[in-house]
Amino acid sequence: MNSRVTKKMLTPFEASRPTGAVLMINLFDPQIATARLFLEAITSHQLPYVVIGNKMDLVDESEIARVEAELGVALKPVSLAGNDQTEELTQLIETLFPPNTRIVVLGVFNTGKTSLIAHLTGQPLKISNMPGTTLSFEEYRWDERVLIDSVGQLIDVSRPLMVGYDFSGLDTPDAMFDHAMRQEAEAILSSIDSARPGLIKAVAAIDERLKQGAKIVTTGAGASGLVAEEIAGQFFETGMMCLPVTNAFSQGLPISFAKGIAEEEGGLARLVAAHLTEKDVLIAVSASGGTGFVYEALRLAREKGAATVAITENRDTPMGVNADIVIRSNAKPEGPSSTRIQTTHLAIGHALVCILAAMRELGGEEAIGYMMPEHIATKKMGIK
Ligand SMILES: Nc1nc2c(ncn2[C@@H]2O[C@H](COP(=O)(O)OP(=O)(O)OP(=O)(O)O)[C@@H](O)[C@H]2O)c(=O)[nH]1
Ligand SMILES: [Mg+2]
Repeated sequence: MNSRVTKKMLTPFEASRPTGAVLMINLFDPQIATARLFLEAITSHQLPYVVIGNKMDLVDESEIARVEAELGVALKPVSLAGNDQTEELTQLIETLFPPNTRIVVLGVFNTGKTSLIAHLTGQPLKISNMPGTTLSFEEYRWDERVLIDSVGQLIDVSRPLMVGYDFSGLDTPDAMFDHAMRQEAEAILSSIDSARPGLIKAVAAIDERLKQGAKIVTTGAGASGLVAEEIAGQFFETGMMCLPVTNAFSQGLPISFAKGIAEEEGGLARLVAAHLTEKDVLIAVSASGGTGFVYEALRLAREKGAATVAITENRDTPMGVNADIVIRSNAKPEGPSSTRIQTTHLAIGHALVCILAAMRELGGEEAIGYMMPEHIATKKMGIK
């Protein structure tokens, strides 16, 4: 395990030569599995460390205890934005790390790593709820110590492939295949508890609106766009009308998939929202929670009074802010190519559609009707 973690963290983490570590946890969206990997990297390097539970303003005390129990370490609860417990925190860090310590600040994105460094140094740094605000390791002097800001995602640029699975130590396609399939399945299993509350709310809200004649629109970008299209297809097959509007532009699909083409185009958000009225439902999919036109479409749809549902891995993001209901997957940790997250979002979409169909008591005969070809006589070729 240690060698795997070391490898994942190797390039940026070891290159920054830390002699102490702060691990930030977002109490509102703790992402324990990824936090554990950061913690392992810290302990395998035998660094002195402190774990901070930030955003205590957003949770109650029982949640703090729950996160501590799940992670298996004590944490210092603070609110950096609310300036709560921050003086105690500064003292704790000063006591734990002697002068000349190089303190790396680790954690998932949006945990408040940069907020901590800005607080300690007084420097005006770039802070936002967009996942991935900080995209490189940066050093800041803080009196006699050095603070190192980091990237909130486990990226190993020394790996031959920057894809979802870590095949370290697996030499044969057989072993790799077994590992890949298990990884996908585990992602779904570990999302049952995190997704259930949002899914149940979404089922109730969509069922109620469907009874009033609502239509459903799905949206997403790239791989999440494909998930949105699949969900729409399943809705159609079970007799519910659903329109997918994504950034998958025909021949440009592989590019929009890999490079996020048009994600910044606000016109796309307006196009999605144009299909919706106050009677309707928008289901938006984004692995990161920060896809531009997707979270903007949620905002516009909500402004119109439509019901808005977000399916995402990260709820403390613009997607989470702009949706009435958040269905949160828990499919990480993994690299930037998020196969496990897409698999899980598909499973969530399938569950949502099938539960809604069951609630309508969709019978076999009716269901077959939706799947059978519906022939319409057409003209002969060449007739103009
Ligand atoms: N409610 C609340 N929000 C906070 C708190 N601390 C930070 N935030 C907000 O959380 C968001 C993320 O803060 P950042 O400091 O940019 O987080 P980061 O870990 O550096 O994120 P990346 O650079 O994306 O990895 C920002 O919108 C902050 O304003 C807090 O104590 N409470
Ligand atoms: Mg940052």
